[in-house]
Amino acid sequence: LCRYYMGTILFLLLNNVLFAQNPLIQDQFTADPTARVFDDTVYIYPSHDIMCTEDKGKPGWFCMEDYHVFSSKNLTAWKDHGVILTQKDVSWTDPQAYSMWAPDCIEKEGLYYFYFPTKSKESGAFKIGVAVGKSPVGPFISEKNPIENVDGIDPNVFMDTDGQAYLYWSGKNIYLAKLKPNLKELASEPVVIANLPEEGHMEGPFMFERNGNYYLTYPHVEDKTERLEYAMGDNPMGPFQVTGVLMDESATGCWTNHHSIVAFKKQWYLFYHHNDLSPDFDKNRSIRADSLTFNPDGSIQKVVPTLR
Ligand code: FUB
Repeated sequence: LCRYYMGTILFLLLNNVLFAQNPLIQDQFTADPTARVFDDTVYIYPSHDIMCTEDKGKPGWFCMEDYHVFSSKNLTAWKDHGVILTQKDVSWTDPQAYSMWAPDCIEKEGLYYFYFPTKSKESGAFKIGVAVGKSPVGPFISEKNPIENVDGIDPNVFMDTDGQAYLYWSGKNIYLAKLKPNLKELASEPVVIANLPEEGHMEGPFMFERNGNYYLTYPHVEDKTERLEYAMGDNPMGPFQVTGVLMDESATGCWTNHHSIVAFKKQWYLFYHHNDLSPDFDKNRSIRADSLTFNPDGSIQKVVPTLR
């Protein structure tokens, strides 16, 4: 029996399979988790926080040079598939930008489209790029230029049941535009999403659909730390009505939160982040997941973070 367990543990270690509860990944800092389900497997595309130094980025600020992807078939054992894209692979960014912020990934006709923000070498401003791969774990090849007519961060792509894809992102406001069928170009002018809170700042939009309801969810900061909120509508382009709070602001001072919501094996989950592994520095974050429950009228019950 002992030999069997030793063999299993060795197999898992050699295959880079990690076991964890919240926070899900414990051997590196991860943030901004976009979870997607492809072929009965959950893939998480997070940001990868590292530490800035005098010669690497801006000390005290966010520092990200690459992306890893993690997968799991049971939400407990996570496999790290390693680096899927680095700033050096993106010709339109500065290889010293360290600004590979919150990404997303969707699948269409057997190809995987990985969306990421980073700073443009030309203007220094955040733009959104696309990299395409044949598998959810890459390799991903970046397009030569960022998506035209998009300035900002936190890309989120939603594909409706009729095949129309929409890009949501944040900057001064939260914006949306339709995407062309190639998923690399806008098919409509960006519009500012109306009827959202006027006070404070919103970012990190994430759109999903359930029972004909379209949920626009977003972190919103009014004071010091972000609260996850949502607005509902009956169309991916809105109009949306602010409906409620998904998760309260952090009581322990982690400024950002950033999330995604997916259904897996008939249960809905909220993926989000906190600074569990770095309590004194909130730019080194860790991703978490918790179950999410809907009320009969489609509204969402507030998620209370669990640590285990
Ligand atoms: O990870 C960098 C930034 O912090 C993200 O783009 C925001 O959504 C916030 O989580």
